[in-house]
Amino acid sequence: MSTTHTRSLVGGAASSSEVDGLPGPGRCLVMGILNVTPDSFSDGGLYADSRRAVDRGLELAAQGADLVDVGGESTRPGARPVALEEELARTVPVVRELARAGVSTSIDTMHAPVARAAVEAGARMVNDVSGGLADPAMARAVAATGVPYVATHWRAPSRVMDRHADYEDVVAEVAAELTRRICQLLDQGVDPARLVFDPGLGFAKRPEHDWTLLAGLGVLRQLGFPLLVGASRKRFIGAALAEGGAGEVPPGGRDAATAAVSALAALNGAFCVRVHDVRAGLDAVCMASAYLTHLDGHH
Ligand code: PMM
Repeated sequence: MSTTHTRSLVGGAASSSEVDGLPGPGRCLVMGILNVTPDSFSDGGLYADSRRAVDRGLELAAQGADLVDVGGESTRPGARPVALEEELARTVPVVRELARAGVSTSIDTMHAPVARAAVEAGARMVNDVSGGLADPAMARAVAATGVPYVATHWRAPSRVMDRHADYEDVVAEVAAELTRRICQLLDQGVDPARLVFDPGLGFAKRPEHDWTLLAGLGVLRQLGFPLLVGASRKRFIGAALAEGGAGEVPPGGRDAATAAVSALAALNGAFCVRVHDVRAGLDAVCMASAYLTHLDGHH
């Protein structure tokens, strides 16, 4: 292990820094994924979808999610955008109901009008996988709301992102591109104390890029912003399982491996992990936290 990585591992516990406006349990946060998209909720009308989505959000919160991330547009490779009205109709009622029930939510959107409406409905954070690149109005909208903002490394829309997965030094390039992005966000009034940084695993990345970024979290942390890691069920996990001899494991069978990756992320100083399986994710970050407490005792 390199000196940099050793240092970041040792510094991990202290890095679970707090972000103004978010829960601060003193460990890596767990964000539960709630995708209100037709592929996740295939039958019934919009109302039935909303009801089921709210129930699922309540369940994620009961399992220990610090935040429930509500998204109405799929960002999978090759996915096509949905109409703004549709995205609003899918997400805002769900955010409102969850907020009423006392659940902390974030809104997973690339669109300023959705971010604004969701915050009005009670969302406590805006999670934008495009880091403000998909909608030039996003930075100002976020600055006006004053809620925390997750800026993710992004190069192109999901439909074409796989064509942009070329890197010579993925950690250095992601760090440089995100730093440029963050400077622009700050220029537009986004509060640096409410900014969270995300390397964007799977977004214009091949599996080897995702692994290199995960191993380089310590380097990314040196940029000085809390890090969110969204590894759950992604292709690079399936690829590693296949290489390890587990064969082709479909996304639904990757939760145990995701929990292992969440523990690695938390050990390396992640501020938050975004996961489908909240119970396993919470166990993983708690184990990392206990480990780090004892590791600190040896330095
Ligand atoms: N990944 C997805 C969606 N939203 N948000 C953040 N901040 N980071 C991510 O890595 C991320 C995200 C795509 O995964 P899904 O389709 O399983 O939700």
